[in-house]
Amino acid sequence: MEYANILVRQEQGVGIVQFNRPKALNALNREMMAEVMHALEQFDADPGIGCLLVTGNERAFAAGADIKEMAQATPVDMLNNPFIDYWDRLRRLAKPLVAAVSGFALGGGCEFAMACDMIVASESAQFGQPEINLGVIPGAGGTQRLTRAVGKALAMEMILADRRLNADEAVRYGLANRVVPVESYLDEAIRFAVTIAAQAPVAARLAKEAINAAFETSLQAGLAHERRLFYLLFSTEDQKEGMDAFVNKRRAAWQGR
Ligand code: DAK
Repeated sequence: MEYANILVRQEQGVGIVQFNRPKALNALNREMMAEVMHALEQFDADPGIGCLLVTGNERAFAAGADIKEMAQATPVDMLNNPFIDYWDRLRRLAKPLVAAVSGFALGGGCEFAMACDMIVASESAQFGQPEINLGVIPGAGGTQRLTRAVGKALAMEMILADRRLNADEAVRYGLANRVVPVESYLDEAIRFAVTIAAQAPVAARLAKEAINAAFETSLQAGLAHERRLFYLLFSTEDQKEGMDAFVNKRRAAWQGR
């Protein structure tokens, strides 16, 4: 697939996808989402990639879904729009997914970042769900993921009163992992992703699955799920390798099986 709206590269086991519609502040249109999902799924299936990273540019991660594209839509247009499927596919990526966020992460941009597993925020990052100003509400998980991350009181304020979070607040309220300088935010995020990419691949994948299950099941079901995954890992060569490496005081060499 030829990409017109994103830039794609890989670095030390990290598959990097960069939104590239700078003039529209990386507004997420249908074409770009199709490209993003295609690239991410390619990386997800590539055994040489251990971690995925999505970013924008310094000024904007993404200022939301493309308002111009959806302004005249009917409910049926929205329903039939493959756009929705792209967001569902994002959730199904198996490998850890890091968002490197600088500048605006608004509406669908904030929702995209929240659908990732971890967020590295530059000092200029701004997270918000301003859809209320357009006469709608978040439609790609904002009311659910934001509320789970920051709690009901703040989620209400952000969604009803367009209260935005700066990078420090995003970390304080549990939305982002860390704040880094704007000038080096992408390098720092890549370094962070490289660390994750170097972990035992099957364990990293199952860790993500288990943590995400915590949001969707009861504690009892979640604990049972975790235990099954834990036992499953004892069927991998990497578990034998990891424990042998510890016992023999050497560095483990992961095979991903
Ligand atoms: N869509 C389209 N174009 C956008 C845009 C957007 N979301 N945000 C910015 N742009 C464009 C502007 O129109 C402008 O283009 P030109 O006029 O130059 O052609 C260019 O980017 C630069 O923007 P500004 O001139 O406005 O720049 P400023 O620095 O003055 O302001 C701003 C930056 C980010 C504060 C402002 O642009 C702004 O408020 N943007 C809109 C933010 C917003 O409301 N975002 C939420 C959109 S609704 C769903 C999936 C997703 C969604 C819903 C459902 N399903 C799967 C069901 C998501 C919905 C949304 O995100």
